[in-house]
Amino acid sequence: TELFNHQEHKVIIVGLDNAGKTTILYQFSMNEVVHTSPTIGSNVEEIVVNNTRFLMWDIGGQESLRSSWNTYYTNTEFVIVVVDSTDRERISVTREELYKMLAHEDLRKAGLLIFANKQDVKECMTVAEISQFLKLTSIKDHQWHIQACCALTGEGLCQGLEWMMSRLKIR
Ligand SMILES: Nc1nc2c(ncn2[C@@H]2O[C@H](COP(=O)(O)OP(=O)(O)OP(=O)(O)O)[C@@H](O)[C@H]2O)c(=O)[nH]1
Ligand SMILES: [Mg+2]
Repeated sequence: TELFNHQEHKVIIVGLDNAGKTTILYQFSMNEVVHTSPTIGSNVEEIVVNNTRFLMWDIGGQESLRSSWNTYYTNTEFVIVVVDSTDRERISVTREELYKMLAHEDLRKAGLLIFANKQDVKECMTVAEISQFLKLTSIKDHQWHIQACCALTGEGLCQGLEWMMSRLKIR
């Protein structure tokens, strides 16, 4: 059956600096919390789930790096946007970046998974609040899903992957 599963699905993981992107990438690839430092450029890992292969690009989120996110867009099937649910001040910056991405030609067909990360922190924003701030219900031209998670424990991450797998099947 491997013969039929040669295809690799390209995924990009974006979001503001400190959101937890790199922590999520290594939870997916090693099931471990790694010590991270701010990503300059990107990290890439292959994640295999039930014979489905994802090539996941984790891209640095610092302000100066955001203008080069678009160099990763070609052939991207899923965009994972990681939100730091404790960062109320910058949720509007995330929203701006989100809609800039969704308008990009190369992401026209991409599915959108939003991780509301850091749900372990008391008084963080809920999925409902983040959905509202990001105006997710206004998104009609992309498949999207929002998932609460905690990258430190791994909670919620599998559910996010499962959503991506379910989107692959119905295409
Ligand atoms: N409390 C808590 N902290 C987290 C969680 N996920 C990540 N962090 C912490 O948040 C900090 C930033 O995590 P990174 O994964 O390096 O963030 P990043 O999005 O890759 O940041 P850039 O590479 O700068 O874009 C680290 O100290 C992580 O340990 C979480 O679910 N809960
Ligand atoms: Mg990083």
